[in-house]
Amino acid sequence: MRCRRCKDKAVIYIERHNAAFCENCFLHYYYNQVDKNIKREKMFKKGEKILVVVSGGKDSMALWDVLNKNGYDVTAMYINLGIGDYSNRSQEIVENYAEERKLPLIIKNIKKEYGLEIGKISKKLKRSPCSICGTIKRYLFNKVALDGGFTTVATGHNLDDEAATLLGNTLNWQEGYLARQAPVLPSTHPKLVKKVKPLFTLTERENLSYILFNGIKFIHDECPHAVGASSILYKEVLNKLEEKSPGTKQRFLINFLEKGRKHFQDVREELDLKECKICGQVTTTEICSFCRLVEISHS
Ligand code: Q46
Ligand code: ZN
Repeated sequence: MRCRRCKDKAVIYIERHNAAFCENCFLHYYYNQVDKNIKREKMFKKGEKILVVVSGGKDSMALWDVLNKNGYDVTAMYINLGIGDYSNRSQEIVENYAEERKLPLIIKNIKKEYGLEIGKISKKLKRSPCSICGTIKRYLFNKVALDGGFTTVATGHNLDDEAATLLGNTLNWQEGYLARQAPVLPSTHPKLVKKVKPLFTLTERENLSYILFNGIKFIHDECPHAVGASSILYKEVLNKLEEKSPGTKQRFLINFLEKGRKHFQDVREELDLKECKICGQVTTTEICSFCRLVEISHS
């Protein structure tokens, strides 16, 4: 098979675009896709301070790399969640990447800085580790961005993630979540920072290829808590559909964003936002859910 752009020998075929590329032209396609997403969705501009959240996995490492190469002002943030060997190894990968390229990196450690242990809290509250983890991550994304003067938080969510989330929200008719699912979550309060997903049209496979072609190291394992998550089942189902009908995932997501999402706008609740009495971050209750976790873990 020949490369669509330069007619050299192709190394990757992207079925949903019916396009094959050699390594160089794939990278050209990838840079363009990300830049197009950033501009079309008005995510951010050159010169703005962007906080990119990295886990050491292929998607966030690809995002960090491509934003730097495309000339954006990017600082990375890694959160050590205290998930055993998985956290230690992923931190090392992220630190090495930053060090080798002399890039700015912020490291947060939830146990050392806040005394938080996901496993312990999860048992105490009988809540899944992922729901505790989600609360902690959402809080720190916003807090670190706000304190550091960043205009935007960027995450490495890809097309597979977004289509699986959409499938889950649709199967359960989660109207509120459907109203909010978008590649850009604008700020709704002066203390809430905008969140964006520049890789929302690129698949896991494309991010992996980008990482491999660039020789970037990443953590291959999934977080041990991800085992059995319903999002994995949704991804498997969507992969089966994609096999039979290439382009299904992209059509499902993009058509929802263009045609479906607007029908859920009425269900957006007007939240009564206030500032947490302990930390001052935005919340709907007197004390934010993060500060409550800190209190519980010390009780
Ligand atoms: S890190 Fe956290 Fe994920 Fe691990 S505990 Fe669950 S939410 S699976 S993206
Ligand atoms: Zn608080």
